[in-house]
Amino acid sequence: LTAASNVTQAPHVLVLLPTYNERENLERAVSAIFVAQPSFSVLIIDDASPDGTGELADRIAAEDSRVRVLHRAGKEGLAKAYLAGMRWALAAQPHFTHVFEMDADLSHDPGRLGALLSACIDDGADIAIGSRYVRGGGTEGWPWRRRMISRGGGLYAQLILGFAVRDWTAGFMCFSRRSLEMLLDQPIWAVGYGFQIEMKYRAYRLGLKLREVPITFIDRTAGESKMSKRIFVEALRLVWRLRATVRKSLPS
Ligand SMILES: Nc1nc2c(ncn2[C@@H]2O[C@H](COP(=O)(O)OP(=O)(O)OP(=O)(O)O)[C@@H](O)[C@H]2O)c(=O)[nH]1
Ligand SMILES: [Mg+2]
Repeated sequence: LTAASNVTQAPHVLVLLPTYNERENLERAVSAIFVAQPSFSVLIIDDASPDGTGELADRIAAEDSRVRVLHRAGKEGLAKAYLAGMRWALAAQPHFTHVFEMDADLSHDPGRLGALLSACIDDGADIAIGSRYVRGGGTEGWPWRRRMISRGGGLYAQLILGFAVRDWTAGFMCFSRRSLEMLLDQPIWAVGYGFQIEMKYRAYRLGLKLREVPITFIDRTAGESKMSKRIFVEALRLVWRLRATVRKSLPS
């Protein structure tokens, strides 16, 4: 080993923020990210929100060079939006070493960005997962009915996909560039929410190192949830397809 090979590359971090009708939340979400992590960059991925979130995103980007916007023609689901952002980062932005997934509705605390990044950089994880269901994690502001649905869905996923991950549906994550390259090298089936489960299961089967970091998920106080029955049913079916089809492979 030469001395040079021990020098670690300084992290360059991109946060992907998908938005659909988040006009009331977006500005606060972006500034809170920069309060916590001034050196990060943000890519807002807007699906032509009817409430004008896209125009707001352009205004934010015009005032801050750390912010970029990807406008998409219409609402095609969370998976397509994230995949577009990830492909943009991989194809056109070679300097980014880590890419985050994060909600734009203030449910994910930017104060945890550092802990997630550290799990990748200092603890050698390929993917860090902001988890509600490990010690120290939880949810805040959810009515019991919402908690039951989340916990029930989580247990369902665990029974079918196993206990390698506690919070299969988590949407606050940090990916190393290498892990994203490996994941996007294969087809991704999910359209909606199931995307979160699919990315984790494929990563696990690829032999990537996943690490859960506790977070407290805070219920949105403004705007509306995009969770639909169709997306929920898609996720319920998807886990079976993943289990039956995605085989274990050795990391390259
Ligand atoms: N671009 C894009 N963003 C989306 C789409 N669906 C959801 N989002 C965004 O993805 C993030 C998560 O969606 P939410 O509706 O908050 O889903 P959730 O957090 O599971 O549900 P709540 O707890 O009710 O907020 C938010 O920032 C949404 O605006 C979509 O089809 N396209
Ligand atoms: Mg939300």
